[in-house]
Amino acid sequence: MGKRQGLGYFIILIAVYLTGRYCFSGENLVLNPGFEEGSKGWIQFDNKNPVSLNSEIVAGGKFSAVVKSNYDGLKQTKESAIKIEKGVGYLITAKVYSEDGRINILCAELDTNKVWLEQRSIPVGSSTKYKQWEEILGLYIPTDEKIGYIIIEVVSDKGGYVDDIKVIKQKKTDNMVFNPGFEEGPRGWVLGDNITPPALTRGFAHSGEAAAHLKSGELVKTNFYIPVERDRRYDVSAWIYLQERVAYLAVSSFNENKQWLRDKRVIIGTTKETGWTKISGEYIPPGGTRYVAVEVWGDTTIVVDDVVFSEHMPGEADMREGKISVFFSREVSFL
Ligand SMILES: [Ca+2]
Repeated sequence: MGKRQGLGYFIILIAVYLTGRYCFSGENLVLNPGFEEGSKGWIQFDNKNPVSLNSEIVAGGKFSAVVKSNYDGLKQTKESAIKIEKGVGYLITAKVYSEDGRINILCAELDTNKVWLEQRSIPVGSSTKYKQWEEILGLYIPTDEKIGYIIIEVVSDKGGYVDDIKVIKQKKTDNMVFNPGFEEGPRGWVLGDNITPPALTRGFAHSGEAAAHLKSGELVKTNFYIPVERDRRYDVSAWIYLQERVAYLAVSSFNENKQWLRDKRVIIGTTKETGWTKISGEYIPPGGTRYVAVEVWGDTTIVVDDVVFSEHMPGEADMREGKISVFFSREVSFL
């Protein structure tokens, strides 16, 4: 009995230790994220002037930073650049406010010596509302061996304010889909109109507690674009609960400016099985594709869970056949 109790305590201790580690990995990597320490860690885009602060329109604390108009915004100094680990995603969030303009959050990539890489500033997200605080969310996944650091940039056409900027390292995983099982609510997912979050189920899921619940014809897709590289292969899959008719899994293409490439959508697979089934297949990015979004829809009510997009690892079947088997996806230009 005593031994069992000891084992129980041991398991609890391990659980506490792991929870602690998990929380630690969720720390904000941005220095002076809410501008409560003045302009420390931030500089105006001209590389000369310190950031101007505002104390009237704030999202939290005493100060926010002024985002000047004409794209003369602000950015992190090289001293406060964020060190990047390969194979890990970073969730970037910022609260922004503008009277009549658009605020853009970008992520500039630097090499291991903190030198800016070939003019590379990756768009994270833009504001869509006026005269109210709005949270911008984006997922950054480093794809290049050369990247050592990133700095956050905030620019605007007509100006505004920014506050509470966060860069949070995600858990290391091969899956490039953020919140793949909907356990963090609808975060990272959007319906076909690019605005509405999907409805969720609670307690009816393939794994965990939550899943996305779609009506007939409703499409759900990853809101954070996933960077892909030419000539690489990717595995795509999703679990779908279906009662009748058919559901689809597809991957949409975007160019380097994150513009949709209408005729490059690839259908990965379909299912007509009732109950929980997994649709899976391989994806090779069509020419010109730099980012992708994973999409699921059905012509009936469906439940979607555990969506995966990961780099292809040669499996047992590949070895047995002495070749790499390729799933030739069908390109379609409709929907
Ligand atoms: Ca789930």
